[in-house]
Amino acid sequence: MTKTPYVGDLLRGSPSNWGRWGPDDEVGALNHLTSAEVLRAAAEIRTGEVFTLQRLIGDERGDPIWPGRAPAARTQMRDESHWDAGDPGIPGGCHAADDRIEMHLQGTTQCDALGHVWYDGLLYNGYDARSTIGGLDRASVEPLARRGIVGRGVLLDLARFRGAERLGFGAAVTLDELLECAKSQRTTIEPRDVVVLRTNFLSLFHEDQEAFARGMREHGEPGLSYSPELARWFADMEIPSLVTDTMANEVTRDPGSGAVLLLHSALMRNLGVVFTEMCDLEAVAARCATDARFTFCYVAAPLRIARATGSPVNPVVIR
Ligand code: UVW
Repeated sequence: MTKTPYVGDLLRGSPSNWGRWGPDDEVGALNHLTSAEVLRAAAEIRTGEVFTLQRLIGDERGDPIWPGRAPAARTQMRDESHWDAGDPGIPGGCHAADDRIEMHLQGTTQCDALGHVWYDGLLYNGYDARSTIGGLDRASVEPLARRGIVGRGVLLDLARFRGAERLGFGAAVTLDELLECAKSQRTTIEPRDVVVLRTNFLSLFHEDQEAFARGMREHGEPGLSYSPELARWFADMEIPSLVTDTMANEVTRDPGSGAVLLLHSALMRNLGVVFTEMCDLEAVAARCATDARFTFCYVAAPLRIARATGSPVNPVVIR
């Protein structure tokens, strides 16, 4: 069996934004989302329709989750039964419900911190990987949450482009296909757009969870695949954020090298592109298709969690 090449060797010479926004920068390509970009996004609002992109946490059909992570567990801590035992209750007599949730911060629709993935012992902007021990001292999700994400979003409906219900396990999407998809939609991807990709892949989870687990083990997820041209395109287009409806935003195993999650390194670690994963794009994609308008105002606010590697998020699209 041939050994998978080292990510650092595969990405030697790949574009980088390290230092571009100073030695203390922790928000990376979100720096591209200036006030002018917010106004450009707002100009996409024509009908006032609102779509939320978060998947349901606690779906009775099950929650898809990256292998090795456990689904979120919500526990009811207090409900009406609490007062059955005769607790005198709150002065004034009102009753209340309370609950808690235990979950992987990347266990649902979520935004990755820029320090989520690294190689060569260095995170985004050159921060030492030892700064991740016990929590991310640098490039955690917190600076992303403080800043917020607002930009012109552009949906590229890859499943629709392929004339398929969805992209299947391990299906790789090249830069050329991405651009062809945009062309077929008559959509112009502009510099600094938030790129939103629909695969509808996770519908497979709800059809057959055993087959889904097997498919993930054998082939992994579909999605964009790394090439030097793709990384250069993201750098030149100053793309601030990549948003998809898969669990990790990219084809799991790079078809050329076999390296896993290569785009996390090329885009997130090197360029500071913010990844938002596991979105539910079905409703907004259906709406975009009806009037053939695939651009919108995209807003996302991850949670402020100190030192966290990611955060659940409910992105909002306004058309
Ligand atoms: C992994 O870490 C595998 O993926 P994600 O980016 O979804 O957290």
